Amino acid sequence: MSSAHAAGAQPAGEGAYSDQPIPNNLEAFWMPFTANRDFKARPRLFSGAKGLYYTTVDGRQVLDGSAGLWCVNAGHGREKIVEAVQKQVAEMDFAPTFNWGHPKPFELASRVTAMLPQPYEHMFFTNSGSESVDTALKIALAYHRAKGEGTRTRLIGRERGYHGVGFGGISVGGMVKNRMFFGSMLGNVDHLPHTHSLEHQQHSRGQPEWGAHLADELENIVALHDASNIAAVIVEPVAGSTGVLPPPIGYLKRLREITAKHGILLIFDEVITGFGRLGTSFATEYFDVKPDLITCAKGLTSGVIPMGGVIATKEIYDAFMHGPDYAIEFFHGYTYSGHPVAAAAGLATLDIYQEEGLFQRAAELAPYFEEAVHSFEDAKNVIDTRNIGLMGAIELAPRDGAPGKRAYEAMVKAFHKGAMIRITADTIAFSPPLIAEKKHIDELVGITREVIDSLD
Ligand code: PXG
Repeated sequence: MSSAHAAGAQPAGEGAYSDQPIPNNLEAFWMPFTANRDFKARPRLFSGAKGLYYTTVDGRQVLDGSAGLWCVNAGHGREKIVEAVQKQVAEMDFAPTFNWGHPKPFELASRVTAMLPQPYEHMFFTNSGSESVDTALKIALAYHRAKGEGTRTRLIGRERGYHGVGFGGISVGGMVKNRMFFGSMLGNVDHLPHTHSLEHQQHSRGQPEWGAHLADELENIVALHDASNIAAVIVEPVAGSTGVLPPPIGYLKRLREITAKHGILLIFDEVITGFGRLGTSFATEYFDVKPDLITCAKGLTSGVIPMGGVIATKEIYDAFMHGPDYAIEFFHGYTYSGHPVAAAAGLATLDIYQEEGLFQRAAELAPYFEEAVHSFEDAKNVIDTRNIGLMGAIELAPRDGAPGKRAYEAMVKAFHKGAMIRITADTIAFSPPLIAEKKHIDELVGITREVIDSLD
């Protein structure tokens, strides 16, 4: 039996297109992090994107409330990036970066590290956030070994952390469903407690006041294993995927103090917070806390071409630069590390961020956005609202016996009313492109409010 939709077939139910055939057979593509059966019965297909809006295959405009998947920070269809990609792919489609090189990734690494304060001087390229995380964990392990402290092999993540889907990332990650199906994962991993508490932080604006003491849990983990066995702590400075959890005031500083005291590396996973999401270049700048390694992806190319990276301090890089000068110092890399087309997209993206002052613009919009997010405090079924920079969350009470369903219905309805909002469990998250204006925030709020009001 094939449940494939032949061209011209019309799916039933809400979401059926009134006047357009489904263009493709939808069966073959096994979709990531998606309810495949429901999607294929009621597809939501985009065919164009410009500025803040997607165009659906049936010609409707849909406001992008989540910058794609937290990545399209410069907005869609930016000519400068499109041209840079076209030019690069025509000039030189691919050249290796193992033993050979080409100019653009060198330039991009210099420009990204120049956006950050000292002591970040080096950048390793990957193709995604997941690869960035696994790369950072490997750098941390190999760093200690290079320093003669090879017993430092334990990695510490945090509950409710999301670090992508590689085995390293899910091992240190703390989202139950992303871990529970996949066996033993990395050994030698512990988790800090997450920092969210409805009881103490409900409807917090920006960083919650309660919770800095949760960083002290690291001292207990150190006491249990001894610092000489611990390599690194990895956290998202603001947990994103799990539903926008800004760090309690003082929490990240405390983590930095404890890790530094014990010679443990601190890794900030800035796959979401990098490139202006908080109104600064990176979260390290926003919180004035300096980790040893920073992972990034998404906004590096504004989502146009896949690319990620790990930014390292001079100290970390220098620790690897020993041994005979013909020998490889770090046995790691991807075929497409520093891909020329991705690097071209990255350079053009950085130009746009700079020329249009987009990080500053995000900072200026943030107070308005905060009011918008908190305008849901009194909405039906809403149990929490949270925000920082241009990240906002509206948490709905789960329905009895059907966790996640209420938010899922909200997402589907919002799409039909003209907004793309992303969800995790029963939390709706907003993260508009940094080019958003107040009117876009108003439109997003208007549609979301209507949708939430309409749900039982
Ligand atoms: N770290 C963090 C902090 C992330 O947010 C990754 C690593 C993995 O990146 P890649 O490029 O491998 O996907 C992420 C990715 C969502 C959503 O809806 C979030 C992500 C990806 C897709 C959807 O919250 N974050």
